[in-house]
Amino acid sequence: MNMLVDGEWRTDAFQLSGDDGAFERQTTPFRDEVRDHPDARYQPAAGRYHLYVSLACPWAHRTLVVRALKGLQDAISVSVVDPYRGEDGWQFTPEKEGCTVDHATDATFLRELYVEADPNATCRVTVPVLWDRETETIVNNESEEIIRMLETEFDDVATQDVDLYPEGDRETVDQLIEEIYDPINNGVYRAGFATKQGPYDEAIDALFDALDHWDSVLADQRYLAGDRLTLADVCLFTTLVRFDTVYHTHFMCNVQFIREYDHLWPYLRDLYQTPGIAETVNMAHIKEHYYTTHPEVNPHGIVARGPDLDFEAPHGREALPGDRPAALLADSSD
Ligand SMILES: N[C@@H](CCC(=O)N[C@@H](CS)C(=O)NCC(=O)O)C(=O)O
Repeated sequence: MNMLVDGEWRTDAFQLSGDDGAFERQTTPFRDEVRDHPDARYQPAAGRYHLYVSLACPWAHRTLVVRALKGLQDAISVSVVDPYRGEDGWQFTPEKEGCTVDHATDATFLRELYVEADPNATCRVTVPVLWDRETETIVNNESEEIIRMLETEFDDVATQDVDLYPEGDRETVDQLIEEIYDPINNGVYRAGFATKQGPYDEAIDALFDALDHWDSVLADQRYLAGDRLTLADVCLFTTLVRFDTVYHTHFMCNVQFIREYDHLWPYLRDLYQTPGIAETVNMAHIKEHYYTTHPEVNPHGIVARGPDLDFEAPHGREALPGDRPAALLADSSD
């Protein structure tokens, strides 16, 4: 697998899974922060920051959802990479549907930005990336941290009055994000990239235990944190929306479809129908990326045809405790 080693692109440097057959996710190296404070190196400002995303990637997708819900589209620009990631890693192919040029630096490959930010970088080249146009460097490439920054530091330039990380509930939201990360968000990858039966079985057990648990919690409340939409829902959403189309089949998470769950499926549709979210979902990129990019999982790169999911079907969750944020009610059925 490919990664940067001392700033050089290497295609033989990395194994997804260790000898024990278990997938190990690497930690992300760029961890600075944008902060609304006069002493901060990176201060929020409209037009200063740029997001690099793949529309296929659930981690990058989180940043697009928060950007949309907060109304940061004019303040923070976006470049979209090709959903297919081959030998050269993520690249810009504007001729392809839904993809763009690199609007901030005119690079051809995403790795060029990593080397610009750190000429000796030794890391995988991942999306999302939050780029600072002013100092021409990467501020951060960890989705969980980027979404917190977009939520808390950009209120002066956000056009929607939406709070997905309310002061009094931050601990709860952080805890929820942590709770769903290992079994669900990363769990589908642990199942899909396992190279031995034991780690696969462990991942599947934890994944479906967690899905069953949240399905029952969501029977009585509209959102993960109770009655309000938070960053934790964003984090669960981007995994659930890919589940039946790619994780179920490609990553062998086939104990149950999300559409067979009594509460997770309407919950997923409720989130999908929240104004701003549907536009961030690109199923064509999701399918192409997963089925064609992991030859060790799907050597022939055949893209599985189904399923045909109706995310627009009425969700019926309006009566549960919890409302959509008022700013997001405009064209909803609530
Ligand atoms: N912990 C990171 C994970 C990001 C990540 O793994 N992104 C994947 C796409 S879904 C990627 O870019 N992988 C490229 C690689 O590992 O070479 C985050 O949450 O931002």
